[in-house]
Amino acid sequence: MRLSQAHLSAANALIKPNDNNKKAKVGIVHLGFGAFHRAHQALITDAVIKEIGGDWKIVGVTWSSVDLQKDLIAQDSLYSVGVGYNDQLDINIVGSIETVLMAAQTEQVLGYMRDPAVKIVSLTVTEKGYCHNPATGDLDFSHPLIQHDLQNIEAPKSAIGFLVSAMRYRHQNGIQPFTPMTCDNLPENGRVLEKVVLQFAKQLDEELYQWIKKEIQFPCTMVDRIVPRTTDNDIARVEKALGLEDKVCVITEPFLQWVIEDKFVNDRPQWEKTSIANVQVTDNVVPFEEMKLRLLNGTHSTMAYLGYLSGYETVATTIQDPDFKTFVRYLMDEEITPSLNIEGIDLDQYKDQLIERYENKALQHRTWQIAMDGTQKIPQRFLQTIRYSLKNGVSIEGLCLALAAWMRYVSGVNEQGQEIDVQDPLKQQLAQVWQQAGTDLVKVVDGFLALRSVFDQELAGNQTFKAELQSALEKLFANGAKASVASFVAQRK
Ligand code: NAI
Ligand code: CS2
Repeated sequence: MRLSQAHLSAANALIKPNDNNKKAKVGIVHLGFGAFHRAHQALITDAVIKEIGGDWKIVGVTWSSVDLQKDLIAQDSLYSVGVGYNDQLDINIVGSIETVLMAAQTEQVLGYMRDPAVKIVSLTVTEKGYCHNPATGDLDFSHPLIQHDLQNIEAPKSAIGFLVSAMRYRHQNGIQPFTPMTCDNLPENGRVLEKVVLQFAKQLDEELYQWIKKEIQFPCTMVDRIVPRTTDNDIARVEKALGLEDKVCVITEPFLQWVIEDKFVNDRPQWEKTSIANVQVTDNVVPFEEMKLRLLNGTHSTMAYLGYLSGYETVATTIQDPDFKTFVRYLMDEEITPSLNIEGIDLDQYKDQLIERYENKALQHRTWQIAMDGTQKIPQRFLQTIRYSLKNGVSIEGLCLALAAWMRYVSGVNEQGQEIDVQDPLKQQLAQVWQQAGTDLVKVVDGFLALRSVFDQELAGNQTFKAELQSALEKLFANGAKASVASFVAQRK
């Protein structure tokens, strides 16, 4: 049997939709209806609907998956979240989704975004969905979708184009604006979104630009829950636990955190008032996001590249290697923590918890998945910390080994000479660096440091950084990833 309204009574779930779910109307459009949104914001919003009430149903928009849309509609827009820890799997059925649209269903998407009942348009479109230069934050006007949307604002294709098109309609028709709320892993993500939206609007229409600048707020958020891409094995595990087939399910961890900047221009759900803990509304998200993007995402990407090159398929298998576990904790303690400026958090306890989260065998989080889109992730996950360390005399040796592993990973060839399926918006440029440099590792480092969308001029010109990166890449090619990590750890015992 398939998960659906008719089969809810047969579902073995801790939480199921209630009458509030049936009454609730649409109040949110979410761009980027992916695994993370389903396990995080949609689930927490479902708790608001169930426990407090309110018209907070979500219309999801996806750019990539017709099957997801078909499967969710076949399930009456219900799906389940499997919360797993090692062998345990607890199932919640989420009833906050109204429907899912493809971005290509432009008029229907814009219809919801223009509707005064929609108070929030939120996003998890991945770092590359902002069509920006990660090193400067500027909108990439050469991006094909941006070029299209500037000429066809009534039929946008990019997330930025959809936002500005709907804002423009609301402005022209005297409708209160929605709050654009980004939940992507970007530093000061609200400011990143604001900058690219304003740069787009200014190029389109000065008057609209002035209105957005004056009338709309872009809250920052820090979001945290590890949600690997769903596999067929996950679907089978959920079916066994739920008693129904759910093709839209996600499996995640018990941990969840959401820190939201209190900058809304319209109503919002009281996410912080539900039974789901670790949701807080504050006026300064920056210390929380630096902590998370550097300690979690920085070591995630470290394990992604060094772990993949060492032959480890998942984070859980990578962290099982004692040398990797020691290396990751060293990075956290000695190279990343000095750059953090957060009060009221026991960082040692936070780091202990991170290691436990990585060890969770219920999550098959592939190193390959985390390794994707490195040019969009490296700046906030490695380079922000390295900049701080260069200015403050903190070692960068470990992070340079991780950075060198990224460089080797994107060569597209692993240590056994086999092809790596590199996924990155700059895949061609990365391959060109290797083609032009050949086996000359000095030229390889020069080629990577010349990538201005990743390394800004100042960092690329720092001789201490360049020398450390050069040394790390040479060690990596001489000894391999696994032995390089082992030797790094052995030298510090
Ligand atoms: P996913 O692959 O399941 O979903 C990505 C969504 O973004 C899909 O709907 C896809 O159609 C859309 N998308 C992809 N490229 C796009 C583009 N260029 N323009 C517009 N939409 C685009 O990924 P998932 O796991 O939902 O993660 C999405 C984002 O959520 C991440 O990039 C990250 O910023 C954030 N996040 C993810 C976490 C996780 O553990 N998966 C945890 C914390 C944050
Ligand atoms: C991961 C993140 O895929 C990746 O880049 O590092 O999605 C990570 O799972 C989340 O940020 C955890 O909150």
